[in-house]
This record gives sequence, C-alpha cells and structure tokens, in this order.
Amino acid sequence: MSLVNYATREITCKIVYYGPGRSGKTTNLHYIYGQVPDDRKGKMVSLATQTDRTLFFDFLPLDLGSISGFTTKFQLYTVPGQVYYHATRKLVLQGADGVVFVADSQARQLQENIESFQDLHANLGEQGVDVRAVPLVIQYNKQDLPSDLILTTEELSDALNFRGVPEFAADALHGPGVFETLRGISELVLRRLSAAHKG
Ligand SMILES: Nc1nc2c(ncn2[C@@H]2O[C@H](COP(=O)(O)OP(=O)(O)OP(=O)(O)O)[C@@H](O)[C@H]2O)c(=O)[nH]1
Ligand SMILES: [Mg+2]
Repeated sequence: MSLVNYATREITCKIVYYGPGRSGKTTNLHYIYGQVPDDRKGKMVSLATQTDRTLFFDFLPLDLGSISGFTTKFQLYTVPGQVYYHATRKLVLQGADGVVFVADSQARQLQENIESFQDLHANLGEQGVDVRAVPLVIQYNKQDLPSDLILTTEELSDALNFRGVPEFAADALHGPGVFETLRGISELVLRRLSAAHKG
C-alpha cells in the first residue's frame, strides 16, 4: 500500500514488475538505474543466482521529486519469473500500488506470458484486493528481435490485454519504451492515489 505521510509530506509507492522468466524485468530496472541521476535514486539491490536469474527480487528506490507539495518516492521491485519461485512472487507482489507486466514478445514464449498473466491475477485475487482496480500496464518487451521470432504488439495485445490497459512496446536492453512504461504506470498510480485522498 502506498504510504502517505502528511507530517513529513512524503508519499511512497510500490511498483512491481511481473512476468515470466527471462522476459526482461531486471533489464528494465538496470536501464532505469543507468539513466537516473545519482541524486534521484538509491542503491539498486539485486538478489540473483549465479546465472543472473532473479532469486528473490530486485529493488530500486527512485525519487520523483515534489508532486503537489509531496516528496514522492517510487520503489521498483521485480519478481523472480521462474515458475518454481511461486511463493516468493506472492511475497514480492504484496502491497503493490501498481504492476508492470513485462511480456516476452518471442512467439515461442506466448504460453509462458499467458500463464504468468493468469498467475498475476490469481495472486492479486488471493491478496483480497480488487483485481480490476489495481493499476496495471503491459510492456511487450524484446521488440528489437528479428520479426520472424516475435509477435507484433497487435498479436500480443489480442492474446493478453483483455482488460484494455495501457500497453507499451519496448526494447529494455537498449532503452526504447522503458521510461514510457514507467511513466504509464506512474500516472495510473498517482491518479488513483489522488482520487483516494480527495476531500
Ligand atoms: N534482445 C533483447 N534481449 C533482452 C531484452 N530484455 C531483456 N533481454 C535479455 O533477456 C535475458 C533475461 O533478462 P532479465 O532481465 O534477466 O529477465 P527477468 O525477467 O528478470 O528474468 P527472471 O529474473 O528469471 O524472472 C537477458 O539475457 C537480457 O539481456 C530486450 O528488450 N531485447
Ligand atoms: Mg530478474
């Protein structure tokens, strides 16, 4: 849950990057970390296996500056995508204010994307939150790969985006789409927050 501290005028939001193994969740955070100036970010923490698969989570604190007089901080997390880390995924997802679903655009990964998307909704449901109210955007990553290996964003959208949430094509390895995705989820989260605290 987002923390709003009226005394110190600080807002802290938790954003979780979710998706199947190797879709590029950690790569998104690395790119963001590399681009954000030092005074706007904290230390990135990655708990990974020796082969660079996320074991527990990645964590990147970002300072968005002042929004409506509040110092606004975002904490970005990634879940481990590999199927057998189910329990960890649930733990990392807990209390998320917004979710970025990172899909792997490779045609052969379609089923993994669908299963992970279902797993996300099942886990959100278990946490007793209103699943459809949780801010969500979808990123179609690895769009830089040769066109015979990947699905188009339209095909991916047909397969995954039945909720009609904001969607972004990306190449997290080189950057295109990464900040568009982050901005997309930030807007949804902040809009929801301001609606919840109105009046
Ligand atoms: N070509 C290409 N490769 C990518 C892109 N994004 C990630 N990769 C590569 O895909 C592999 C997996 O990326 P990670 O970011 O570790 O994937 P992950 O989703 O964090 O994987 P888990 O931690 O196992 O869930 C790495 O070799 C990345 O370099 C992309 O947009 N294009
Ligand atoms: Mg990872």
